[in-house]
Amino acid sequence: MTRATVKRRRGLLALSLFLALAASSTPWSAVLLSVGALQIMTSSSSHPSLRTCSPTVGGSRFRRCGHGDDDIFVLGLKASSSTALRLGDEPQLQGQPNMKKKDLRTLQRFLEVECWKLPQIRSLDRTLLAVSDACKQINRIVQRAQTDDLYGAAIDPKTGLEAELNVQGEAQQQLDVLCNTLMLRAFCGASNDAVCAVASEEEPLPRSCADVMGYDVSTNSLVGGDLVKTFNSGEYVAVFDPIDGSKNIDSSLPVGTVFGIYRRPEGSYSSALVREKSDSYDLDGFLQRGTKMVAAGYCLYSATTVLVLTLGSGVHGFTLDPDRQIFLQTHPNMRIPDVGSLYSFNEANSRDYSEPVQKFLKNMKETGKMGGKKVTSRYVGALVADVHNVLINGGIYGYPATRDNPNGKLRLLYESAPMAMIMEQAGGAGSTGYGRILDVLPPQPRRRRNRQDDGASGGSNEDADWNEDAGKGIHVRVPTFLGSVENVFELDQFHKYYGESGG
Ligand code: FBP
Repeated sequence: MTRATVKRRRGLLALSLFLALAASSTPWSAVLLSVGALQIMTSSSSHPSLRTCSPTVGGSRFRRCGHGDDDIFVLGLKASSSTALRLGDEPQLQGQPNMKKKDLRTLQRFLEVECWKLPQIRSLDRTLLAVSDACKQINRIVQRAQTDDLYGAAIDPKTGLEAELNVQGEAQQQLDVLCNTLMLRAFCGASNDAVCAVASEEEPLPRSCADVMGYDVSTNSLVGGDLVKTFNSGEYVAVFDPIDGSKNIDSSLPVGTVFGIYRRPEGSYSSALVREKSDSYDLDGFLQRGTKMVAAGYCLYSATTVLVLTLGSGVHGFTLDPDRQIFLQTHPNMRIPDVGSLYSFNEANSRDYSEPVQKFLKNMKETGKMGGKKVTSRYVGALVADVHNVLINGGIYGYPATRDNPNGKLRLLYESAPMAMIMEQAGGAGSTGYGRILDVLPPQPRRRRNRQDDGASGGSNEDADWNEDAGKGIHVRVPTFLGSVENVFELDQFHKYYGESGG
């Protein structure tokens, strides 16, 4: 609002007050009105309240007003800094001495130092930075989904029709496809090619990075030897769920991204395969126990955007600075409380839960206590959001087996195992009820692919078997319990006594 406008309005106001005064019936209203008129007319000139203006109290406001700009004084009342804020002058906040921000380490710096410190993951720093950039883009997409109409089923570009159901039997949403592409390119496009293949919730089979990056073997394999090597020399494979809890997006509730990185086992081959089939990949790197993961993380898109990461030596949380669009280390060395009072289950399914889980929940609700504290329930319906809540406050998250999902709903490779690694690295636990999630070996293919297979089409049946096995292994589900070590231990005890081999 320009100074001239303010002046004009103030004059008008004074004039109308004066007129009202002339017309007013009672002496009191006359007195009151005259005080008001006086206040307005005198406020602009003297800035009496400036004397109260010290740099720390809404400092930026005054610095900006520079004794000239007197938005606050339009009302003539000594406006406290919060009033000024309510005037939606949020940017002024940045004017606040931002000591806090300066002190926070950036994710980039953290990765440079930590990956340098840990030779076994030295080449992952750029990949993880690329993944954090993809999370920033997903954050923007999620925030724009409503306004940019990014809703609804994905359309198959080739047919123009709604895309087919994905390997989970769900209609793929536009957002699923968009976020999936961002994560594929983040892992495969990172400048130093640390990752050679990827598996995603949205992809039926693992894909080599050569294929993801659109490398056409038929044209370049003969001439671009180095190129072949470039794409597939990476020693890591990555797994991820690009948009977890996607059902929450319609109602603007929190969602997330989950990822895990495995080192490709010694001796498992790669580049040879590219010459023949750029779009498939050997499973060795993927179907490993979670204990083989070298890094895992999730990004929560909620009130704030938080990236939580483990490189195998502790857990660290980074919050996205919305103004500078950089992740800052707000939660160094995260530790989950050993016991907590929070439980997060979709109890609408509880009648379908197994006896041990039903007894565990019943006992908790009857005693009203968990870990000696008054129990409370929270369920957002997005794994990342619910587990993050448990990580911060302590307690237990569970997605048990149900009649419809005898192995639970969550996928071992790109949901439960990465979250279990983070939980364990933060001093918590991840269990199936009958053992560590990280010890679960995904179902292995009935037949290994070996070098001889390259080029020789294994015949449609064999390929179909392989693909089926691959799909089973990559998308296998597992009952999942994650949380404080005391709470998960208690749940495991219920499985021990009331479970399959209980008593
Ligand atoms: P998606 O990855 O397909 O979204 O499924 C996983 C999930 O949404 C988890 O994030 C969440 O914890 C769970 O399913 C919610 O399932 P339900 O709606 O059955 O409680």
